[in-house]
Amino acid sequence: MSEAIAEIPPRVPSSGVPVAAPVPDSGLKALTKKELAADHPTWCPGCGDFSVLALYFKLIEKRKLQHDNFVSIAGIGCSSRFPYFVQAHGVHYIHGRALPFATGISLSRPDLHVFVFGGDGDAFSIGGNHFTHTARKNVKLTYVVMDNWVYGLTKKQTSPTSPLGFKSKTDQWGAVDYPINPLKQAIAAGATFVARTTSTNPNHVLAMMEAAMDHDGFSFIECLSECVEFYEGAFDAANPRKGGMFMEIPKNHDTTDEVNAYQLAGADFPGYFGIFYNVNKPTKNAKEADINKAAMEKVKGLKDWQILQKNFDRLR
Ligand SMILES: Cc1ncc(C[n+]2csc(CCOP(=O)(O)OP(=O)(O)O)c2C)c(N)n1
Ligand code: SF4
Ligand SMILES: [Mg+2]
Repeated sequence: MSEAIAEIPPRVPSSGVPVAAPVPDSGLKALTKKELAADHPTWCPGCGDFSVLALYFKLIEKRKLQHDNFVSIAGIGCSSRFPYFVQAHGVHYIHGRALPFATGISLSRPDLHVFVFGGDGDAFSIGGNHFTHTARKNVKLTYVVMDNWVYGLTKKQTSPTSPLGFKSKTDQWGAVDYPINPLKQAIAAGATFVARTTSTNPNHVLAMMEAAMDHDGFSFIECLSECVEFYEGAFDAANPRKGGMFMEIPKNHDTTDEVNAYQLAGADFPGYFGIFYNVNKPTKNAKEADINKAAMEKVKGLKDWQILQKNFDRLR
């Protein structure tokens, strides 16, 4: 006879809404980079995305996440191949549609840390609509956009973040369309955590990821990540090792000041790095949990078939 598997109760804080949290004393040993590393990443040697992957492993290890605590979701693109290279639960989903898919996971499994990875095309072209709506709904998840200012996977087309004059297969005489500013876009859309980092500064990437995962709401990180194949040197001006400048957000910046965050986000490239905006606002997760709780209260004590019967009776 098979032994019954003990049910693991969800982590429910006093607010009554289960939230994702590190599991410090699970009794299980922390997952290691060796256990998490899957397959051989198929990125070009030198691609900035390697650094983001390595730091994600570090984050999982440092925060002692177990397989049943987190999930990695992505759309389509070089950067979106991310979940393939993580030996854990994850989905390589449809181009531009990672966020709605991840929203479903976040709402139905609020005990998980939901991480979403993707590129500038995935996030701001085909997925631009979803970016706006996931931000305004304040869904609890962390979205890391590996911004290389180009479509890498499809071999050099202009992306929404490509600067004016960028020569690509779709703009042979140089890009004429004004690029979007991901930080301004996120703040204006209603994201409650907005940060910027660069894959050439590993400690900073890790710090931003940690802060983002601790945020109770939609946390967005723009991570500059060089495409060495189709936009070499794009971020040299932000890399002190290449003669550039890595400027952190002024220490006295009030991260709850939306107007100031917006102004800092508008600085000319290489701009600032760090947390621009960080406010607490009820999440969609918490609001829906409240609605569910109230609905369940009304049918307390009834069996499932009785609840169904009640609904059918109402439809008569
Ligand atoms: C519906 C749909 N349209 C277009 C494509 C082709 N396509 C695949 S990836 C991509 C752009 C990827 O660019 P980005 O998101 O910046 O990722 P990167 O490769 O630069 O990391 C495009 C246009 C697709 N796969 N699906
Ligand atoms: S094409 Fe560019 S973004 Fe894609 S793996 Fe190569 S270097 Fe990275
Ligand atoms: Mg790109």
